[in-house]
Amino acid sequence: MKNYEMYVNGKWIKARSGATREIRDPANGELIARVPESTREDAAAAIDAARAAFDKGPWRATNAQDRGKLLFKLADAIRKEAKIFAELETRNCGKPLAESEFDVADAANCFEFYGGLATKIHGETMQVPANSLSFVLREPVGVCGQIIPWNYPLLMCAWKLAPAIAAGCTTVLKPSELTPLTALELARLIEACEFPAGVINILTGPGAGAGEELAMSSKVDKVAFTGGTVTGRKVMESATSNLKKISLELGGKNPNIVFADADFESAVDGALFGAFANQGEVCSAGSRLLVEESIHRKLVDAMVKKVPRIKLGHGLTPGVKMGPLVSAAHREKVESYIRIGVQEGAKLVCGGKRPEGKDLAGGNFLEPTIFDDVKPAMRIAREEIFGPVLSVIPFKNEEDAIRIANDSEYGLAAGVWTLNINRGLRVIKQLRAGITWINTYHPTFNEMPWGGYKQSGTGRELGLYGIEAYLETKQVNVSLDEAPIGWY
Ligand code: TXE
Repeated sequence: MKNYEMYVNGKWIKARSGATREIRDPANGELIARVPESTREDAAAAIDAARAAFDKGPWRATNAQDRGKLLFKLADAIRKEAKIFAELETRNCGKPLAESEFDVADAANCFEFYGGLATKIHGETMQVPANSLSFVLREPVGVCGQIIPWNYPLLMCAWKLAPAIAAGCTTVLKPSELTPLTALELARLIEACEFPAGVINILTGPGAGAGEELAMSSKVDKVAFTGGTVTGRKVMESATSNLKKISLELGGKNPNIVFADADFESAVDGALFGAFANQGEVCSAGSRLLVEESIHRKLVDAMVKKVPRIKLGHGLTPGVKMGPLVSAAHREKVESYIRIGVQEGAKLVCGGKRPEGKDLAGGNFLEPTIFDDVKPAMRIAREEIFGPVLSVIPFKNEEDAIRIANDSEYGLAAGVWTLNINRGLRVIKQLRAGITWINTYHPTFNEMPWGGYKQSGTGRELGLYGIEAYLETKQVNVSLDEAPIGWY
């Protein structure tokens, strides 16, 4: 058990109230840490620190090369401690160790990607009348409030911090109150890498109060949020206080579409991985499996046969493929959807309950669950469950598949399985989603833009697109004439 402090203005501090929150391993309930439970006042002080570092500190004068070097240093520091980070991530949020290892490596790569990009930020000159010179300057947007969820705690820190720092912003990042530990360990590395005080502040605490202050404060220039759509809407409302810039990465109810001409075994694997990786606690999870009628039964049977290979257990136990859900409350929410699915008349073909076994009794485990014969109008086909629950929906033909796939308020991700590349691309072009795959599901890259259509969010993270959210654009017009304009 470790007692943590939070990192604000280059110092390790407690919450002003002295309050702390217990952090427990979701696989067995073991107390692993205590962290400060900050309030609105703590958040306001952290914002002041970020504001001072941006407005008065040396940060604005730091050149892009030095910002890039700091990010490279941080990437290296993470890699040196990859094992520590991966194990802590698994203990805090439950995911299997192999997935945490992947996330840690990806986080380091993300810091490195934006370290490289820091020196490539550039404006343009435009063709304007000959007696003028006009060019564009790109400048940091200012102080950022960054609010992240519990499903990819370290990786989300990287997605938020790396582009903000590359752009020259300062930031207050609030991890989820459920999973703050790797963010705090990251703060230790940020301090060791000698980022100037106040440039990155890691504030632990709940959404109510601390999170609201980041979204609301008129001293914050930009808020970046990843989380649920309901909370995202609140953040957007709060951000109107000073019309701050906003990016939102929200939920999804993503269609994974399997045509009869797909490679069958790959599609079975892809459907299961799309739905159950990270316990299904993934915004881009392929939680709606659309299957062409002619192979529908065969595919469902093949999935059900393979599900027992998804070994449940503590994420640190070798061979475990699915950990516990992040919290007891979240498991109850997911279970309530399983009850809804049964009541709606969908056919429960596997899972649907807590697993048996003494070693699993103390954790928030839930069996991988598949509902078949789901109708597009059912709630389990429309609402984000954010757990290991897959809804299988049969379809008749290509047109039918596209119609069902797009019949959602969300538009984050989508997958298509077919060996006919014309069909694959034809379908992808008609899907209203920001992240898409053909004959694979889930792999994405730091180089590529991440974000959704419709109510899955606004703006894009990652890649060259991701830095845009942290940059202002200034036009500079210079007169090349020496005489007055003589207008009056
Ligand atoms: O997330 P919240 P919750 C979805 C998923 C899940 C649902 C609820 O469907 O079941 O959201 O999960 C902070 N002002 N996703 O409640 O509330 C909070 O402290 C400012 C999708 O755990 O969205 C945390 O840091 N901040 C998702 C962050 O918001 C507030 C990932 C996310 O919490 C706040 C997680 C407020 N009023 C859940 N209220 C994805 N897109 O990946 C809370 N927060």
